Amino acid sequence: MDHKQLKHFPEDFLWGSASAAYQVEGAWQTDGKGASVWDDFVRIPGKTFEGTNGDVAVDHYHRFKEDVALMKEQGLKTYRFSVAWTRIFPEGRGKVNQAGLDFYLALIDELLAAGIEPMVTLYHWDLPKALQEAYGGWESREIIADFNNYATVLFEAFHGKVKYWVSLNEQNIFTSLGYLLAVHPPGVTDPKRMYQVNHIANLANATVINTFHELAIPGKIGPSFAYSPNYPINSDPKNILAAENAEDLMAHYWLDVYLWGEYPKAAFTYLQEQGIAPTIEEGDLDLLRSAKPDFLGINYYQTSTNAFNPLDGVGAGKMNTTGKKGSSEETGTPGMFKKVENPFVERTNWDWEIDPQGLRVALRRITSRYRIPVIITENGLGEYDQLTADKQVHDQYRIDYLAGHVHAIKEAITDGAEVLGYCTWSFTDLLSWLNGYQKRYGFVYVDQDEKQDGTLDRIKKDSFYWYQSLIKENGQNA
Ligand code: BGP
Repeated sequence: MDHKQLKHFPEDFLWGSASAAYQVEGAWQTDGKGASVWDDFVRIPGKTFEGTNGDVAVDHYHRFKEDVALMKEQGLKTYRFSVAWTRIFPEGRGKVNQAGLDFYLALIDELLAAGIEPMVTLYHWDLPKALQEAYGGWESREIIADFNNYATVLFEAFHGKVKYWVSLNEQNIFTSLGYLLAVHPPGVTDPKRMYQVNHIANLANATVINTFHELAIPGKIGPSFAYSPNYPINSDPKNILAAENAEDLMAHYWLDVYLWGEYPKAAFTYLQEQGIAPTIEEGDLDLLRSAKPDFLGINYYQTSTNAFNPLDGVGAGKMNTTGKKGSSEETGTPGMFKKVENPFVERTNWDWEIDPQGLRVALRRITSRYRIPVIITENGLGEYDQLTADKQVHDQYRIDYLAGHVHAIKEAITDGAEVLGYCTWSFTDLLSWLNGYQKRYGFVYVDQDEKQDGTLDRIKKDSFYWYQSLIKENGQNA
C-alpha cells in the first residue's frame, strides 16, 4: 500500500531503548545475588565467543545513575530492562533478598525522576541455578508457582511506579536455543523436551498475566516474542507452502497460544507425527485461554526466507557468532521448510538480514490476525564500531538501519496497526550472549572488550544524537 500521506506517531508514543540484566549489570556476586544458569554456562569452554561472560558486563549495577543521566539527556520516554530473578531470590524461591530489590527500586526512582517510564521484563533468561538443580527449571511444573511468586513480589514492590511489564522475553528463543540447539543453557538437544518445556513456559506466562490482572496492578502486561516474518523464496507453490509451514511452526506456535490459548493445527500435527508434541493435561488449555495480554511485545531484527525441505532434508546448522560474514550454515526443519538467502536484502557481518519492510509486514500480520496493540520491545543493528582517536563513533550504518525501521513503523501505523512504543536494542553497548563485546548495538559506546579489562567509559555515538532529535520531533520526519 502506497500512502498519500503518513499518519503522525501518537503524542504519547514511547520512544525507548532496552537491555537485559545479565548483559549490562555485572556485579554477579554482589549484595547477595545468587547464581543463574548463565553464570555457569559461560564457563563451559567453547560456549561463548572467546569465553566472554557477564561477570562485569558494562557494570550498569554500579553506574546506573550515569546511564540514566545519559538517557535523560537523549530524551528517552521509556527504558526497558530486566530484573535478575537471582537478585530477588538468590535460590529462586524462599526469602526475598532486600538488597536486590533495593537496587531495582533505586533504578526505577532514578528513571521516574528523569521523566522516563520504566518497562520491566520479569524474565530475560537468567534462571536461578538453584531451580535448575532442584527440579530441572522449566522442565517441571513446579516452576509455575515459583515464577508466579517471584512476579508477585515485583508487582507489589513496584506497584504504582512501573506501568509496563514484559512477562517472558523471547520464549521461542530460550526454549529452542536451550533445548534444541544446545547453544543456551541447559545445553540440551532434544526436541521432545523442548516442546514440553515450552508448554510449561506457556502455563507460567499465562499464570503471571492472570495474577497481574487479578491483583489489579495498574498498567499493562504482555510477553515479548522474537518475530521473524516468513517469506517464500518465490511463487513455486511448494515454496509458498514451506513459508506457511515456517509461519505456523515458528510464529503461530507461540502467538496463537498467547492471544488465543491454542496451538496451530498444522504445526501441532507435525509435532504429533514426529512424536515430539507436548503432553497437555486437563485444565491446561483453559488456563491458556483465560490469560489475556494487554499488548504484544515484538522483538524484530530480520525476516526469514524459505524453500521446500523434504523429510530427509536439512536440519540444525551452525550460527555465525564470530562476525565473519557468510559463516553461518544452512538450517531447516525437515519436512517443513529450510531457510534460504533472500537475494533482495543486505546482511550484517553476523549474517542477519536487514529488512525494514519486514517490520511493517510483522505489524500488519499481527494486526490482521490478533487485533492487539504492539510494543516493539527490541530492534537494532549489531555491528563492529570504531572509536576514533578523538573518541567519537561515526555509526551512520546504525542510523540508516534504525531510520528505515522507524519509517516502516510509521507506514504500519498508517496501515492501521496500533503501536504503543519502540525500544531499540540497546541503549549502551553490552554483552551479546554468544558474540562477546565486538558485536555492538548501543547509542552509547562502552569501552569494554573480550579481554574484559576496558575502562567502562561511556562515549556517545553519532546515533545517540540522531535518536535524540527524532524523539524531540516525535518521529515527524522519520
Ligand atoms: C535478542 C535478545 C537480546 C539480544 C538481542 C541481540 O534475541 O532478547 O537479549 O541479545 O537478541 O542478539 P545478539 O546479542 O545475539 O546479537
